[in-house]
Amino acid sequence: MTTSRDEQTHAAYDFAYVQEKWLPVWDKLEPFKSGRADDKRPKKYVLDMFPYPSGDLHMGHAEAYALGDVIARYWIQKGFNVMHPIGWDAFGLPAENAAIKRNEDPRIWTYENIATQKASMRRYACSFDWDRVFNTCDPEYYKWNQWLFIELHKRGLAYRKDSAVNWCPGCQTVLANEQVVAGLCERCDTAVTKKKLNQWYFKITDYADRLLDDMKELEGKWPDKVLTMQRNWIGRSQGANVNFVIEGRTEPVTIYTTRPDTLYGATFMVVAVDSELAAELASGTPAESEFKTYLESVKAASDIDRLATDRPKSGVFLQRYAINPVNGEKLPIWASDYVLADYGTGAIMAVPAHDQRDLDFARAMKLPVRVVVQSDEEDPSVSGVATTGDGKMINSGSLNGLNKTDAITAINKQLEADGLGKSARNYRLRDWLVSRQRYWGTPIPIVHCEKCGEIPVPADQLPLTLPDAKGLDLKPKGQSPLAAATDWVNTSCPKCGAAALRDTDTMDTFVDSSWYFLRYPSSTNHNEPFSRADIDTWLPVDQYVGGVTHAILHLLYSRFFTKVLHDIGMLGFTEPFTRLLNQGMVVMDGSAMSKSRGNLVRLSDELENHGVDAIRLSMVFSGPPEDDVDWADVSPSGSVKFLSRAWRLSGDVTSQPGVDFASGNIALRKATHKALHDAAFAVESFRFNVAIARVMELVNATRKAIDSGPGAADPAVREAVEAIAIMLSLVAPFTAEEMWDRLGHKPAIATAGWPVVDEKLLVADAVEAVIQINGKIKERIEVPPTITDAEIEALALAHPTIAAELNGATPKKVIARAPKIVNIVL
Ligand code: ANZ
Ligand code: ZN
Repeated sequence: MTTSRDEQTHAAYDFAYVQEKWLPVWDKLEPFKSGRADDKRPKKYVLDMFPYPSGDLHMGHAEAYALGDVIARYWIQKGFNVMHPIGWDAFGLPAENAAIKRNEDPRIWTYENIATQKASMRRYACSFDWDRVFNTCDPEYYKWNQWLFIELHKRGLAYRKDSAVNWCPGCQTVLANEQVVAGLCERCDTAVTKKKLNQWYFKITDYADRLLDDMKELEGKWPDKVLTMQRNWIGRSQGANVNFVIEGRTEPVTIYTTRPDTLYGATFMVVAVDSELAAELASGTPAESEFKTYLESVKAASDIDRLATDRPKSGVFLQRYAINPVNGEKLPIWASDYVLADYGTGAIMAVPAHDQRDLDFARAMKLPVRVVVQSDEEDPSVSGVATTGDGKMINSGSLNGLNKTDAITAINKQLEADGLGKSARNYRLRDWLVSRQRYWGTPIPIVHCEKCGEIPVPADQLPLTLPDAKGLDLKPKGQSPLAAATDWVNTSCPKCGAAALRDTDTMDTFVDSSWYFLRYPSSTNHNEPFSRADIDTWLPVDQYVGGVTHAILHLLYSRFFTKVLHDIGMLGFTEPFTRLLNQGMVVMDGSAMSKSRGNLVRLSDELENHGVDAIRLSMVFSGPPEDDVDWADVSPSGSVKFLSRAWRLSGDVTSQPGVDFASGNIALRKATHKALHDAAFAVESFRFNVAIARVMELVNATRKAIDSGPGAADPAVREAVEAIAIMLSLVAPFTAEEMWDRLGHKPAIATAGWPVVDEKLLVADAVEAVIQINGKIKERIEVPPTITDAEIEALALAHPTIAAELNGATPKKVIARAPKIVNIVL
């Protein structure tokens, strides 16, 4: 067995040594500092979702930050002024829970973890601009949450109301609808119940239409999946409100329907069991006690359960009747849990023939079913399946014979003319519940005065800092721990000076993360949340990178805040993130990594065993970034091998830096320029794995050129190896820097610049052309791609095969289409 020359010449690639060597050099050079005032380069704002300081970095972080780095480092190499900042999303329950367990201040746990993660990010060679760091639990940051709250309050966009809210008995706090997953608390998996409480809300529903309509701007730039999730979450539906007279009641009841065309098919009415209307209708009827028992029994069910089509239907007949406004029919009124109290009007007309839940209910309660849309589907009373297709209206008076769209228009017109209803819109989106009964968050900057009401804390008293955790019992108990800090709670009214009480709730941590991206450019400015000049320089974010788990809440709230701040006049744009990339998860053997499953891979072990570059490379090379990375299928040792092959090349080059590449071997030069071109295209279209594949091919071609081609001294070899180092700098910064050094260049390679691709070298050497006689292929020839029609025609006629075929005859016509085809007509 022979060993190749480079293996004999050079010592083995030592990643640990290389890592230790370059970190302190980079610390000094700070290649990722962004945005000095005189910077003339065009800007790019590349943002990774900031981490929660839950402990040290894990495999998921390693993937996310490797991907964000490829993008940031690429744009730097392409000559952009890149801002790639990082900070910490540092408030929240885990810190509080850890603090309770260890009986210490949540601050300590939080800042310790931040320090750990920060050190790990440095070792992982993240291309962050460390001058812009902040943590959301710093009073200098949350001061601006409070400022923002007050701005919203001024405009009526922050308000308090009593309502039945989601309550987690485990965390002893309220949850936003978004934080209830399949009826369970997102944090602790306890079944969520309803509780009537007075809570703070942000009026995101005022922005529902804009949040929906502005998504047009994001199409093709955000993943379709995310746009769909946002659309569904906002859930705009177009329909009509229709008034039904109730026997024995003066006021009619308004129902909301998306299918006013089916009005003649209504056979009963259903009101939400937990609505005030239901209680009122039941009161004094023989059904009252049955109703009350039923109401108790459904209290624990979540909205999602209630709406589920596969849930057995239940309800109580209230012994009351509504009159169908179009045909005067008497419809029995039922109370059921499948109608929600806070959607639409909390009351529906049931059309069992054309609505599945109504049909299930009708079948369970033996209520009539009447088809009013004749489609080619099976009769619903036989099949048990409601028909939803279009067709001709039947059993529908004046609507008979119309199709669905025309029937909707006609009935809406008629209802409106008769004053019986009008077209209406509804949204699934609810206002954002922002108050939490926990300690570790931003205190709500409101003072409650008996005389003056809710008075904001004056701006010059911000930040309103958290009281010391010492002496406070942080254990969940249904009331905010801040309530026990009496010295802090008791204050005077900023308006009248009388004794008053501070609000004791803290803000949902989603408030912190819904505007943090505006803060980075101005992170050291303590006079305002951000300066307009900084905003105009840097925002919107050009590229946002993060997990799909934030596809609804975080992105929707960020879009909402952006629009509000735009309306206040502080921003010149209405969408915060121009492009979005969602990375997949890192899994093991097909399932999420977790301690309890015993398939947790420790990032520190992987880094120890294979080095930073190989782990980064493995993450990026494993497949398209949107896909999950299955660590069981990844080969970090394969990555190490590849990196050593690349590194060896740099030791083989014998020409000097600055040598004129133009005189180099043309085949290798072409391979180099093609790789640079293709890798750039791949990176810009988020196909980082493809970019790496191109680098691997070039490494092979260069190895061949050194060992058996033009040799190590050829300038094309230096050109190739320099290009390899620069392309590798996006994923394997240590190896790349070491190669750059061995090639005789100064650090940092991160700012060396992407080599200019020579378009001439991208042209293929030869292409195949066909020669036809009377449309039949007679010959194939190789021609330069730049050949002209006249040249290719001459070549064709002179070809021996063709000359023999023609045998002296003069063609009637010759059609040449360079460089592809010549057709000779005889
Ligand atoms: C009659 C009808 C006939 C309906 C038909 C549908 C099909 P989206 O699109 O989600 O807005 N609905 C109205 N309010 C409700 C509530 N509070 N709880 C549960 N369901 C409610 O759906 C609106 C439709 O859902 C409405 O249109 C109503 O049923 C029902 F062939 O009215 B429909
Ligand atoms: Zn007062």
